[in-house]
Formats: sequence, structure tokens, C-alpha cells
Amino acid sequence: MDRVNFVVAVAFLASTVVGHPTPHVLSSCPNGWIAYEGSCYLFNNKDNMSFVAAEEFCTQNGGHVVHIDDEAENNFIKDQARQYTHTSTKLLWIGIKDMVEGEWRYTSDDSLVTFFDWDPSQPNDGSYAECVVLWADQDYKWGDHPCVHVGSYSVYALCEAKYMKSYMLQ
Ligand SMILES: [Ca+2]
Ligand SMILES: [Ca+2]
Repeated sequence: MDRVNFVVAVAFLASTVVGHPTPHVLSSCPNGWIAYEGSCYLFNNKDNMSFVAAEEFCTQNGGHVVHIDDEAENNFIKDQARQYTHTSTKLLWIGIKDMVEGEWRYTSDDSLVTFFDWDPSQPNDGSYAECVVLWADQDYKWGDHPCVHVGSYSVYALCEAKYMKSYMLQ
């Protein structure tokens, strides 16, 4: 491939991942990641961490804290999450914040969130809580939560990375 075609190919690939400016586009899911609809997902179920630490963990592993686009992806993630047992209150970070109160945006691209799956009691923490978690005790419905976790919770990272193969098949 000459240089011009290479640049065009890279631009095409970049244009197909709009909404996911992921630094790494994978050619297959690494060990321990789960494949679904063009993405790979990594559940970290052992290291209690803040949102910032979770994003750092995900970035180091080639992804971001999960970007839940729609109900189908949300259902897939909840089905996977249910397979991990837990004894204490367990939460999983998802990549959504409201830096402006009530204006929920994806952390990976700053676009507005249009699909929500709040627990009926949530969001309930106002400006005290700018991050969002999946809440195991409420069958993984969403709750707003302080980005630096507090209390006797276990808060874990859930990462997503794009998987090149699905784009190659388009
Ligand atoms: Ca996604
Ligand atoms: Ca809350």
C-alpha cells in the first residue's frame, strides 16, 4: 500500500469509530476480555477503585470505562455482570458523568447520553455525585455515585475497547 492509500485507509478506519476515540483498535479480543458487537469488555472484579483509577486501568489495557450506547448493549453487560458473585454492595463504573448538574455525557467522547437505565430511586445525589455505576444489589440498574467512592462499597472497573474485525466486515 502506498503512502496516500495508507492515509486514506487510516482515515476510513478512524471515521468508522466515531463516538469511540479509542487509542487502540484491536484485531481480536485479548485474553480475559469478552467480545460483543464490535467491542471487547473487561470486568475487573477484584480491585476497588475510584472512577479516575478505573479509567486509568482501562486506558492501560487499551480501552475506556464502558460506553453504553443502547439498551441491547446495556442488557448484554448486565447479563455478564450477573455471572460474577458478590457478597458486599458491589458497583461497576460506567463511562458517564454530569459535570453540569443533570446533563449526563459519555466520558469517552463528551456526547450527550440518550439511553438511561436508572434504578427508580436514582439519580438521588445531585451535585454530590457526578459519576454513574451499575448497582449489583438492584439487578445492575444505574445509580449516580461520587466519582471518588465512599462508604463500604466495592466499586470496580468495567472497560470497553473496539474490535477491528466488525468494521472490516462492513
Ligand atoms: Ca459501547
Ligand atoms: Ca445515588
